[in-house]
Amino acid sequence: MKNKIISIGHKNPDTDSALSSILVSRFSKKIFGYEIEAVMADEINNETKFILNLLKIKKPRVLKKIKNEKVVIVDTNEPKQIIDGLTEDNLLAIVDHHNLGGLKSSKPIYTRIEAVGCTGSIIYKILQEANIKIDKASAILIIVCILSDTLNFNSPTSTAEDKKILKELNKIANIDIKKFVNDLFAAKSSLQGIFVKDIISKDYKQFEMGKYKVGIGVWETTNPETVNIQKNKIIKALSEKKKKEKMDYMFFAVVDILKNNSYLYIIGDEEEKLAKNVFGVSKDNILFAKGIVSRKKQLVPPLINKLGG
Ligand SMILES: [Mn+2]
Repeated sequence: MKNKIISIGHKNPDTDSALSSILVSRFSKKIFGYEIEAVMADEINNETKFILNLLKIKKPRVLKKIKNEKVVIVDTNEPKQIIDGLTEDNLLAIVDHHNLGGLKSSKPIYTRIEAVGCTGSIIYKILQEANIKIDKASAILIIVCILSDTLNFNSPTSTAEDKKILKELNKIANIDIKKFVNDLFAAKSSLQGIFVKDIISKDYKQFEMGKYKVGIGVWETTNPETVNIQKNKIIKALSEKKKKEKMDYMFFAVVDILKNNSYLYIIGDEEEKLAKNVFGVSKDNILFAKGIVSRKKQLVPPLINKLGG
């Protein structure tokens, strides 16, 4: 029997990651010529839950480790963020919008990496190029990838192309974007069923920077105060996580997605020393980072500059 083929995003899936793997699965026969099952590397977040409920799409199963499945990776190509057990032999394809993270393959594979605002936009382009008709639910899924990942075009990661794609897709979806964004961001900010351990790990990524291991968690919200009032507990949890995962540096940012600023948590002396050189001075363990909303474009590059790539 042939190996099962799955599409999967990064660990701690955000909405673009989760929906992109679902989109690959929905169009797999037409794009790749075979069936692909969407699976999640971890539990989905409240924003993703909201949209799957709205569209009555079944929640994909969680898969923590690859056995012998063939894999289409979406929304990452960073070895540290990819499902455990993946070998060069299992890797079939990558569709992503991040920097090259050092993944290798033993044979030529399909790769599509572009500097656009979200992986959903790349999937749209693949569908367009292949003349594949996009149904209403899929149009909404891609629109959500765009709005969620670009923070409604407020993130420096968003491009003119994402804007154009959203406009095209809304001819199919026909939704009131302004109202829709409010609902989506309310779901993104919802702390329902979310404990401190989830706040710091739901959108958490590990990076290798030079000889250092750096963990960076993000919580995007319309109401930073709901998270910041739990500062002491969060700092304690971050310190424990840093120790457990043997990280050299551990950062966490609460991103205000309405005012477009961040509260960067500085948990210890190492972080303080590094952050002072890169982002500025902190007060009471928090560094107010004006205008910073993107881990990918505004947190990671200056850290790599300092620590090495
Ligand atoms: Mn993404």
